[in-house]
This record gives sequence, structure tokens and C-alpha cells, in this order.
Amino acid sequence: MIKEKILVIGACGQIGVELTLELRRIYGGSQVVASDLREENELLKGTGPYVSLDVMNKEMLHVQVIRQNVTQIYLLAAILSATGEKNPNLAWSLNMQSLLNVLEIARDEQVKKVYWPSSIAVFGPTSPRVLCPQHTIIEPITVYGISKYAGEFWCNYYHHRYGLDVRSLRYPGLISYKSEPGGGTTDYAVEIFYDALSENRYDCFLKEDTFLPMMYMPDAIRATVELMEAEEKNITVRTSYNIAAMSFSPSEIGAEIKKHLPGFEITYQPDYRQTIAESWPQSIDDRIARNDWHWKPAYDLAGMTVDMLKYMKPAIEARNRKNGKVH
Ligand code: NAD
Ligand code: AKB
Repeated sequence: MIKEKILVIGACGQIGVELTLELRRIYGGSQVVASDLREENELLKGTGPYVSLDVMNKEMLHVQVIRQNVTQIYLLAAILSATGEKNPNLAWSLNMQSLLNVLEIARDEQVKKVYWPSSIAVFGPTSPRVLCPQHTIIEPITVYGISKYAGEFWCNYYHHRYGLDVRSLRYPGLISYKSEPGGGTTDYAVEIFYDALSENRYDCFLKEDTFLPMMYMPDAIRATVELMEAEEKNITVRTSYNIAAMSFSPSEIGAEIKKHLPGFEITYQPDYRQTIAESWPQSIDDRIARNDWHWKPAYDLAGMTVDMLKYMKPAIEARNRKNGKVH
């Protein structure tokens, strides 16, 4: 049996760090090559190989795929919704060209599987707001959403035209404590924990009643691995699967945190991200993922909050120690 050799691109980001660690646990440290533009993340150091790689440099990427005998690629490099609105051309260019580079090289080198995440950002104001279905009106208003929707169709195209086994999930907002989020509209749901634990207050950039679909990172990592390990015959969606876990508003997560930190206070100063958030559905219908490869989330708002408060405290203390704030 050929051993898998996995290349993770964007391995130092919010998802990349945790996904790389999980893939290394499953396939062995040396079988998973982490790559990014940034310096290697502290948590990845010593757990497996790391290469500095710009996914926009197609030749460099091609060389790595050949040199490392790569059999699977996970492409996580992207510019997210909030940062994307500040520089739409750059977001379009990175989000599209990185995917086309990966798909082309995967096809040329007969890479067995490709993973590329999409997002709930594909949906727009004309999509159903509650339990948004897999197949529906999709008219995104952010450059990030447009790039994700176009990317979904490129994945579908490479699958049907060239037989490339490319798989994808439309992640909701992801909540985690191991590495910081990178410029999304849903980032408030991570920031709130940092500020609650450091200052016992949080000034939210969304309105109190803005409901959004969210997921705790352990569920997102498990969903990714389960999708990639599912039998090919069970994969019926070759654009990108809806997946869901929980939906809440800033005031609801604030109230949940207050149960554990009684003095916690939340205030609201909505900015340009409010328009983005309001264009997305409040909740997602993920029945097809549940049927096809038995997707089921483990964490709800209460369970995620307990876990985040428990593990984020030591993470903040470690970060403060590193920055010389605490001795
Ligand atoms: P992130 O911004 O935290 O990480 C992206 C990583 O890509 C960064 O480490 C960055 O340095 C790297 N990168 C950027 N440009 C690069 C380049 N040219 N070459 C190589 N690496 C480069 O993002 P994330 O939150 O980990 O998201 C990963 C993927 O998941 C993205 O496609 C994103 O759209 C998608 N997604 C994320 C969320 C979420 O809530 N985090 C939700 C839906 C979809
Ligand atoms: C963002 O807010 O941009 C991301 C996403 C939902 O894709 N977290």
C-alpha cells in the first residue's frame, strides 16, 4: 500500500495548525508537510516537516509536490471576508489563483485527493435566512463569498472533467483557542473569549441580535477528516457541503460566558462587518452531509463555551508570558 504524503498549504493559520496536528496524529509526523508564507507556528515545531511556500508561485509549488511525492493536498491559504473587503483585488487573486494552481498541479501529478474549504459566505441576502439549504439562491455580496462560490465550481469542474477527487466543506464561523483567527466577520466569537478572560468585558463589532452559524474547531477538524476519509461513492456533492453545528448571537454567547464569569459585560459598536454578517444566513441545513457521510456535530454553545474558557486561559497566560507581560 502506498503511504499517504500530505501537503498542507496555509498550515500556520487558524485551521491549519489544528488540522496539521490532527493529520500528523493520523498519518505520522513525517508524512504531513506543513507549509505557509509565515514563520512556522510554535505548536507545529518539532512535530513534522515544514517548508516555506508561496502558493501563488506555481513553479515552487510544483517542485514541492514532486519532491515530496505528495498524494494529498489541503489548501487553506486564503483572505477571509473582513480583510477581503479592504483589498478585493488581492482577495480575488489569492483565493482564485491558489486554487487553480493546486488543481492544475494535482491533475498533472496525479495527486489522489485535494481538500479546499468553502464557507457560508457563498450565501447572500437573497438566500433563505433560516436553515439555508444546500441548493438554493446564491448571490454573495463580498469578494470572499464570490471567490468561494467560483472556487466551488472549479472544484466541481476538475472532478467531472478530469476525475480529480477534490472535496470541500462550507465551514461556518470557527471558534478555537490554539491559533488566532485571520480576518473574518465571525472572529468576534473568538475575540470575546480573549477579552472576557483578560478584561472581563468585550466591545463587539456586531449588533447584539446578529445570529450566525458557528462551529467549534474540534468538530470542524473531525468533519474535514471524516469527509476526506469517506468512500468516494458516498460523496454526492462536488461543489461544497453545507455543514452546521450551532447558531447564536453576540448577546447569547455573552450570556453564556456570564454564567461562568459573572461580572462579564458586553457592549456593541457595529462596524462595516455588520453588513457582511447580515448578508449571511442565520442557520444552515446540513442534511446532505449527515446522510452522505454521517456528519454530526458534538459541541453546542454551552459545551463549546465551557471548553473555550478552560483551555483559553492557559493559552492567554502562555501568550502573555511570551510577550513579557506576566512573569
Ligand atoms: P487564516 O487566515 O487563519 O490562515 C490562512 C493561512 O494561509 C495563513 O497562515 C497565511 O499566512 C497563509 N497564506 C496566506 N497567503 C499565502 C500564500 N500566498 N502562500 C501560502 N500560504 C499563505 O485562515 P483560516 O481561518 O485558517 O482559513 C483556512 C481556510 O478555511 C480558508 O480557505 C478560509 O476561507 C476557510 N474558512 C475558514 C473559516 C473560519 O472561520 N476560520 C470559515 C469558513 C471557511
Ligand atoms: C469569515 O468570517 O470570513 C469566516 C467565514 C465564515 O468564512 N470565518
